[in-house]
Amino acid sequence: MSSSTKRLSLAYISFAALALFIGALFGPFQALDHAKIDLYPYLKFTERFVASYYQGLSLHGVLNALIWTFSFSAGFLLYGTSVALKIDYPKKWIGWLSFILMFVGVVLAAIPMLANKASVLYTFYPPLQAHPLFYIGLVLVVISTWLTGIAIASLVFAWKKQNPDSRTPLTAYASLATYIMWSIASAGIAVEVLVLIIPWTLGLVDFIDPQLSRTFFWFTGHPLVYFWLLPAYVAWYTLLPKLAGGKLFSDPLARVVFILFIVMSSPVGFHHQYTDPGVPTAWKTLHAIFTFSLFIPSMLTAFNVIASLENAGRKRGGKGLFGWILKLPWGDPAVTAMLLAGISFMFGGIGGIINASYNINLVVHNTAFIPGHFHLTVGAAVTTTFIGVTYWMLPRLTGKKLWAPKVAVAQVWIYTIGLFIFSRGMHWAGTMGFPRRVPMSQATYWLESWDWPSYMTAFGGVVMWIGLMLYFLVFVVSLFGKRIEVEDYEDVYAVAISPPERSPAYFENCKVWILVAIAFLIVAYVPYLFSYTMNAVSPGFGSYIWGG
Ligand code: HAS
Ligand code: CU1
Repeated sequence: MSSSTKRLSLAYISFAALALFIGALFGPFQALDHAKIDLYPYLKFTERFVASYYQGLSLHGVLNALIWTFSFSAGFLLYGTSVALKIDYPKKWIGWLSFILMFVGVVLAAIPMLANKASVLYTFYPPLQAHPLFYIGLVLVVISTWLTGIAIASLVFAWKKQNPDSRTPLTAYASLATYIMWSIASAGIAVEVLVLIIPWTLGLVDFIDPQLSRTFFWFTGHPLVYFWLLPAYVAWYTLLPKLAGGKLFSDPLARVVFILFIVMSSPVGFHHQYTDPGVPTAWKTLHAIFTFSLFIPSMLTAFNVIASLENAGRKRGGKGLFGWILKLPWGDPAVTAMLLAGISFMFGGIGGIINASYNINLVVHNTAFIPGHFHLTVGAAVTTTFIGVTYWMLPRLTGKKLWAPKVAVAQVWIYTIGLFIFSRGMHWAGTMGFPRRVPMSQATYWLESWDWPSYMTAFGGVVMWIGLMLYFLVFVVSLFGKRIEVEDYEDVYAVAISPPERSPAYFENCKVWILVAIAFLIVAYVPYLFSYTMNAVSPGFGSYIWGG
C-alpha cells in the first residue's frame, strides 16, 4: 500500500478527531445548562464571538454529528476497503479532492458559525436562517462524501475486473453498500439546500416553505443516522470477531443486512414529523410501518455479531450461558470499545422503537428523551466504535505503537459510564416533559421532578467529556510513539463460519438493490409531494408555483 493511501486515511481520521474535539468542548456547557448552570457568558472572548446556548449547540451538533462521523467513515472505509481487496486506490486524486472539499466545506461553514451567524442547529430548520456560507460549506461536505463513495466504488470495480466470479470481500461490499445507501438518501438534502434554502438566503426569492423543507430534510435525515451507523457495523462484522479471537457467524446474513439498509433506510422520514401539521395521517402511518421493518437488519446484526462473539468467547475457554462474555479480550481497547458500543446500542435501539411508535412519540417528541436516544446511538454505538477503530487503525496508518493501551481501555469505560448516566438523566427527564433545544438556565419555569434527572445529565455530561479528552490524549501521544513494523495487507478481517460463497450471486448486483430502493422512495414520497405542492399548508412553495 502506498504511503499516500495511508496519509489520506490518517488525514481523514485526524480531521475527524479535531472536529470531535472542538465540538465536544461545548458538551459540558450544554449538559450543565440542563441543571441551570449557565457557563456560556465565560466564553465571550471577543465582541464578535457572542457565545450563546444556540451557537454552542449548533457547533456541537454540526461538528460532532456531521463532521466527526463523515470524516472518520471516509478514512476508515477507504483504508478498510483497500486492505480487504489488497489493492491500492486506482484513482487517488478523487480521494484527495474529496478530503480537500471536506476541509474547505468545514472552514466555510465554521466562519459564520463562529461569528454567531449560523446558530440554526444541525437540523437548520427554516425559517431559521443562517449566512449563505454555512449552507455552501455543507454542500461541499456532502459532495465530498459522494466523491469518497466514487473512490470506494472505483476500488471495488477494479477488483471485480480481476476477480469477476468471486464474492466481493465483506468489508468492501459493506463499505460500498454504505455509500450507495447514502448517495440515494442525500438527494433530499441536496434538493432542500440547493433548491429551497440557498436561493432564499441569497435573496433570489423572498419566501421559504418550512414544512416542505423539513420533509426534504428528514428524507435524508433518517438515513443519515445509518450513514453514521453502518461504518460501525462494518467494524462489528469484520474486525470485532477476529479481534475477539473468533469467527464471524454468517457472512451471507451480513450481506442481507446491508442490502436491507440500502432498500429500507430512506422511506421513513415522517417518523420525525409525526407531530407536524400538513402531513396526512396515512403517510405518517406508512412511514411508521416502514420504520418498524427497519428494525430487522439491526436485530439480525445483534444476532449475528453476538453469535460471533460467543464463538470467540467459547474458543477462549468460556463456559455456561454467559461465562463466555467474561473471556472476551476486555484488555484490548479496540474490543472493549466495540463491546461497550454494542451494549449501548441495545438500549439506544429500544429507545428507537419507542420513538418510532406513532402514538408514544407524542409523549417524547421535542423532549430531552430524544437527545437521550441519540447520545446512546450516535454518541455511543457509533462514536465509541470509531474510537475503538482508531485504536486498531492508528498504529497501522502511522507505523507507531499505540500509547498506553490501559489508559485507552479506561478511557472507553469512563466515556461509556458518563454517557449512561447522562443518557439516563435525559430519558428520565424527557418522560416528565423536560424540553429539548431549550436553554433551561434562562427558562422561567421548572418542575421539581426535573431536579435529579438534570443533575444526572449535568454530571454524566462532564464525565463523558473527561473520557473523550483521554481519547485525544492517547491519539496525539501515539503519533509520537515508538516505531513498529506494520504489514500492509495482513489478514485483519474475520473469517466466516458460513462463508461468502453461500450468498446468492444476485447479492453482488447492486443495480437491482438501487432500483428497489428508488421504488420504495417513490411510494413513500412522490404522491405526498405531489399533493403537498398542489395544496401547501404553509404559505410559500405551493401557492408560488401554482398561483393559489
Ligand atoms: Fe433514532 C430520532 C427512531 C436508530 C439517531 N435518532 C433520532 C435523532 C437522532 C437519531 C440523531 O421513530 C434526533 C434527530 C433530531 O435532531 O430531531 N432511531 C429510530 C429507530 C432506530 C433508530 C427506529 N437513531 C438510530 C441510530 C442513530 C439515531 C442508529 C444514530 C446513529 N430516532 C427514531 C425516531 C426519532 C429518532 C422515531 C424521532 C424522534 C422525535 O420525535 O423527534 C433503529 O434503527 C434502531 C434499531 C436498533 C436495534 C438494536 C439492535 C442491537 C444491536 C446491539 C448488538 C450488541 C452487541 C454487543 C454486538 C433494534 C445491534 C454484545 C456485547 C456483549 C458483551 C455480548
Ligand atoms: Cu429517524
